Amino acid sequence: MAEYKRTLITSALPYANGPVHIGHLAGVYVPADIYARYLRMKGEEVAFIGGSDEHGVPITLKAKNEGITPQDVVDKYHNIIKDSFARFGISFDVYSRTTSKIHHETASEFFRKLYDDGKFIEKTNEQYYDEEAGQFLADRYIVGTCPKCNNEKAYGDQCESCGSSLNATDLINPKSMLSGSVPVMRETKHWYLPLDEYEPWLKEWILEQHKEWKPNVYGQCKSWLDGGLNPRAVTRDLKWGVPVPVAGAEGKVLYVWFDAPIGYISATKEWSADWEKWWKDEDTRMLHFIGKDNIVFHCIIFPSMLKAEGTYNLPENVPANEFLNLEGDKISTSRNWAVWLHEYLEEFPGKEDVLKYVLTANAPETKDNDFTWKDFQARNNNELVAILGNFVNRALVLTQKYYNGEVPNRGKLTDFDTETLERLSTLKSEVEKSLDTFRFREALKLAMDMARLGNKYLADMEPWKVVKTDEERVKTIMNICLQITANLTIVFEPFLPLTMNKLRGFMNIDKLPWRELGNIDLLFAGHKVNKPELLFEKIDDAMVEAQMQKLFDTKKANDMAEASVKPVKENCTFDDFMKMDIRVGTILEAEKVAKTKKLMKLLVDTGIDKRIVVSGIAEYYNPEEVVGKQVSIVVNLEPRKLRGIESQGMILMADNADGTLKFVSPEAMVVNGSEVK
Ligand code: B3M
Ligand code: ZN
Repeated sequence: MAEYKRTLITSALPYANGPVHIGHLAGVYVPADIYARYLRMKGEEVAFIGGSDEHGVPITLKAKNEGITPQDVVDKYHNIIKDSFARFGISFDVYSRTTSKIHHETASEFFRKLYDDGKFIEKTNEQYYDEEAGQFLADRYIVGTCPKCNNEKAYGDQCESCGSSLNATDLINPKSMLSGSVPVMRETKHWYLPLDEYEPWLKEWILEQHKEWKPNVYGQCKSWLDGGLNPRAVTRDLKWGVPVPVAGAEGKVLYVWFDAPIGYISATKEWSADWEKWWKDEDTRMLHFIGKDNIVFHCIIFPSMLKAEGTYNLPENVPANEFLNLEGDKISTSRNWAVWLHEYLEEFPGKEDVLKYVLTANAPETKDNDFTWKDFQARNNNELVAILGNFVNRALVLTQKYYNGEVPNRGKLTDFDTETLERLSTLKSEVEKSLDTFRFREALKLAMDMARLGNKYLADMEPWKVVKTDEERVKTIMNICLQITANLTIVFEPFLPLTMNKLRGFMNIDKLPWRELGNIDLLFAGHKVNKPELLFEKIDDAMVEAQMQKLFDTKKANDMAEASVKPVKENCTFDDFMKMDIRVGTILEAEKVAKTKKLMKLLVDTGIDKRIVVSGIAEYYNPEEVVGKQVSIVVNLEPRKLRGIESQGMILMADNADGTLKFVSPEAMVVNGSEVK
């Protein structure tokens, strides 16, 4: 589309089952924000849409694990996410959520229209059903043994141990995660969008008409289309979501990937009564900012839904990014391997733009990239502080020193002056070209080149020397430095908005529109600039080391969890410990407790007395093997009744990683009654 009047920018709706991390930011929100700010500076009409994706199985699982409702889960994370975006400075025009009334209505109507127009096919098939819980089981709700690697904790959709993607019916010994019972097969009806019917049209629309899409996006679409598309179920048997608005569909909801992209429409409605012009006018162009795992949904499934509906625009482009890793490992919410935005904002107050800068300078635009704290520090210290901050500071400080803050006149230009100013204007067109083609890291590098240009000019011109011999010449040099500085407030505005606001304060100027970039008469002689402060400060080793230590601790905790070593408990005092009376005793008699699997009744000679202890070792030892063993026993534990037998103490056992128990015994025979301390 060559001509358009306005741009609708959508950014993937983050799942409200965890906070936002740097991977989300680098892949989606920072680039979308840069682009929205850039268009606004150009005076274009923009709607920048965001919101939380609050449906789907993982949210219901999290709720179940934590013993709260799905609504509690999404309320908690929606608020954290929304607040952290606002503090970070992602300039959404609206940030909505998919549990809102307007969304439920919009998604429901959308489904109903396709249903009434006969766009779905109905199919009945067999699916796992949990008779105890009284509900059908999403694949994620079923665990069992992986047929490929024998991992006993594989999920119905995927084995996380060997990485194979599975169907729930592939699992050996399937168990419901809801009740632990063995699920049965039961018939259920669902509605499918026949994607195969849209395939010829998709091939023409994407592969022929959108060859300009980024290679990673185009390539993924091509491989999906070459592989052939199948009908996709757009409903699920689940209690959490938008109810299917069809008689006889009780207990069914829209598939989360059906309702989530409609969330972009609902959010636009929430924001503006005039929402239809953003979705249906042909001179509106729509752009989806997403990460690579969402490409199929935004390039194939959602467009097919929109096409089936018939009155909506299709996306003009989908500038999807690859992934950002963290210190060499894949970012993972469940493994807590991430830098969380809300934590960053607490730990690095005032450094919002530093994170934006680093994530853009190192954006995973064409391939996966790695975030490291060392790189974060280096880019802050060597680029933001040493180039941008340093140039601006010297220009403003010298203006105070020589002219009491007044912008001096510019006199006759030397060749070098002219060259410098010409470079300024070619940089403008280069930056624009990069921004227009969603190459934000290149655009940022070019913006930094503008600061480098200023830095080099100042270093070469050495006004602090010239000032002693040629007062007129120094005026020209300083005028040029200040004009470059004013240009920097424009070129960096999409990337570092909080910092540019600060810089405009130092310069005593208002926000300038994009078209002024390259103008070398932004400041008139006599304009008074303020006393500057530092634009950026150095990040020292201690700050970076603290972050690396935090990650190291996470790694250690993960490794221990994997080896099922429990983390250390809270400290207890020496006195607490000394309250326990542990002795060595000998087991004299042993018998299994009737009608139990685990319990064994023991008669123990503690050296003090002979007493009965009931112990949960029957699965690991036979009574005959334990008689005669010396063991450690807590003798001052309050007696408790187990299956009607009073147990007078506790035998200490080592709980092995494989779940078996072993006695903790003295390494050689000792006298019964010896204290263990
Ligand atoms: N919530 C997936 C994700 O966060 C999903 C995006 C929805 S966009 C409509 O990666
Ligand atoms: Zn496996």
